[in-house]
Amino acid sequence: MDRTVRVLGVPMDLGADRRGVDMGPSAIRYGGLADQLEALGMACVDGGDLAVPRPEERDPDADQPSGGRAKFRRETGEVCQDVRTAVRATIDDGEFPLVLGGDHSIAIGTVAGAADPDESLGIVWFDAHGDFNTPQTTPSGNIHGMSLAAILGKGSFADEAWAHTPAVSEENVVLVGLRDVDDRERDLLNESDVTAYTMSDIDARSVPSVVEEALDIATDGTDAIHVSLDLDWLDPTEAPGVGTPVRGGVSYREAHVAMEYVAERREAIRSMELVEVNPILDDHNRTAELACELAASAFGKVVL
Ligand code: NNH
Ligand code: MN
Ligand code: MN
Ligand code: MN
Repeated sequence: MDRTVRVLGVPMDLGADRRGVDMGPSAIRYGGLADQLEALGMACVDGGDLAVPRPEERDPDADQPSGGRAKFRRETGEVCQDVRTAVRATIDDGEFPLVLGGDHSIAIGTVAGAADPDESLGIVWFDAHGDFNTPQTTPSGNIHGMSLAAILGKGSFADEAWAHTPAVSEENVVLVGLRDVDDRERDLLNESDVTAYTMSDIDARSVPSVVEEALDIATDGTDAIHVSLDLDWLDPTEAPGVGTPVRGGVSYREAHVAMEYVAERREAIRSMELVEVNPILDDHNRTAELACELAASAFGKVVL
């Protein structure tokens, strides 16, 4: 990677139930992100943190979509528009945006900023969850469980310009590592043209084979891709510091090998985000440190 990496922190916790994920950007920086990237010979600048309103000062149920619930919808829309502006400015300056969450709702803003309206953008989404609920199907009302559906304009997100990014087509969107999908979310995913690899697919085929195919699909006919890494993709024994851990995730080595395959396509990658790190639930900052290590692998760290 010869582009300078610009780190953008988004201390967002409006999209999830567990408070603490707003401290993710600090924990990841403290975990040594800049040092790890600079050790690779990369230039790294820190763009600081964007402002996020505190949930205690806002009404989660203000301004709700008809027939559905999306808590803090208005505030999430405002923060995501700021994320979009910051990501877009970073790309316009010739730098690589590395966005630190915060909960996964911020991906709506990252993708909106990464997607040039005249081009097409693929997405690889590493996650235990589908993030494919809509305000009409969600069991929780939490937007972090809806962010991919929002980007694709599902349900009432079709009418929300801040959420729906038409430069992303379902055919170029790939989920990797699923093991916890809600009932109505499953129906939406199955009806869509998104490709979804479950942990069973990974068991049967191995991480390298699945991730290579995922990257092929995301890059097929697109101008660039976005890589979204939800740390709950990993098994909770490796990544305990996340709000919604699910047993049966990928191992430490599998996560690294996946990022090594990502690194092989780095010319195609326009943006990346590390989300859902929750230092309150972590074990001595282990999940945040792992996030830094995985970023280094994605940017081309090799042993020999
Ligand atoms: N599917 C659940 C919901 O929509 C949980 C989503 N939680 C996540 N997603 N961490 O990555 O509320
Ligand atoms: Mn997620
Ligand atoms: Mn998740
Ligand atoms: Mn669309």
